Amino acid sequence: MSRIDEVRARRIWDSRGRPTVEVDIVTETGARGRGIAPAGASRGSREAVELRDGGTAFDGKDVKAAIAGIAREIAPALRGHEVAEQAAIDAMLIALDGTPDKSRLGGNALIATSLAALHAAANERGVPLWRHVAGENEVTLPLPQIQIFGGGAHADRRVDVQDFMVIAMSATSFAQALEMTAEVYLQAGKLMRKRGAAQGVADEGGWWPAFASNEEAMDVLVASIEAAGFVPGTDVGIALDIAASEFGRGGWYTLGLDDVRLDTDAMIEKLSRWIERYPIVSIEDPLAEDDEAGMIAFTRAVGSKVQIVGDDFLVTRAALIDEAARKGACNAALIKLNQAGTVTETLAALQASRRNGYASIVSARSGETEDVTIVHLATGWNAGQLKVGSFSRSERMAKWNEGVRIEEGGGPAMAFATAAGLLRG
Ligand code: 2PG
Ligand code: MG
Repeated sequence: MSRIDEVRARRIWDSRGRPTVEVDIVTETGARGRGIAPAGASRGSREAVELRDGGTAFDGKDVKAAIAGIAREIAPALRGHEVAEQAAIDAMLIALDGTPDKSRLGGNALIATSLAALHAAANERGVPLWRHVAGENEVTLPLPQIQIFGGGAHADRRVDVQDFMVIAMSATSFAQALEMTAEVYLQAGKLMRKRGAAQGVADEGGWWPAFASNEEAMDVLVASIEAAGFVPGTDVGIALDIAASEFGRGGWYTLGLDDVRLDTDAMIEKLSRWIERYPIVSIEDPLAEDDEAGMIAFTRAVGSKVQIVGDDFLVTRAALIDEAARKGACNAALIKLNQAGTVTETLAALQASRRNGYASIVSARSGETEDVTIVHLATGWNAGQLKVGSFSRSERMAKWNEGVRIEEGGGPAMAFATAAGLLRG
């Protein structure tokens, strides 16, 4: 047990070259913890609000106000507080902010501080973060969802679908899941070059999607899985993040590539056809955040066959997950720390997901840093799955590599989630 002595915030830069908030906490015994706020591009409207300065500098995205709020209000309030009492620290942060959406001090300020405290508490005990949050529980390494092509808001809307990902279904270890994905990513790059379609990578490191249709992206993805020597759907499955809130509102969906406007029923039909035609095992935000009826209908139609993940739709909020489960929408929840705004609320969302029989996928954001915290949390919290973008760019690879180290350090007692937990709902 040790008290917080110092809270220091600074501006650093994320993987898109944009400002973000970093917080260091030091305890009276000298233990240190660092938290960094990630940033989304395709955001749910009910997420915790990031405090950005506006104006002209850095396209209005500076975080001076968020950092000033930490120095002015958060640091004095936390000084002297017991560092191990994460729930009390987070309750204090929420009360200090005082708004329902964390817009006064900023969700970015709050999550960076909350994470810094968590790391300081783990360091105080001298244990890795995954062990700190697991307590005495046994832990499992999560099954990765790894992007091969990036689209949507992460690639200037070059294709409508945001993430074309793979899941190594037959992998029996985290390390093997990465090996299999590395082969698929490599083959996808070769295929893109052969087609004259190699144009670099998108925001999360997936190949830039130079395709004429969403279907073409999936055709090339299946070809890449085969070229890597795997059986699509058996060894390697496809996971999509449609991120439909980006192009759907009020029950209408405008697919730019196909040049069509679909109503909810037609959208569901289109996605159902994709599920029949391609080895899709998971599909995220298939309908927009405002289309609850669509989400329920889609879950009723295909929820027994594929994982249906709520991201913008559930925004890592326990109450929304409980409500969705009551109504029969989705069977899995994406878990993002900065959507919730504190560690305690993120954990509450994960627990809500679990008690409703949902699968849980801890996820990074499209704007990331070298921070690897989510890999520890996905492991220590036994989330079952982890999504951190593609298999290139160091803000992504730092996280996959951390998983390799955790798996090795955990020894033979550390299990791998495998694809068995993919469809718990
Ligand atoms: C998502 C994430 C990660 P963003 O939609 O799941 O792919 O994107 O951080 O831009 O919301
Ligand atoms: Mg998403």
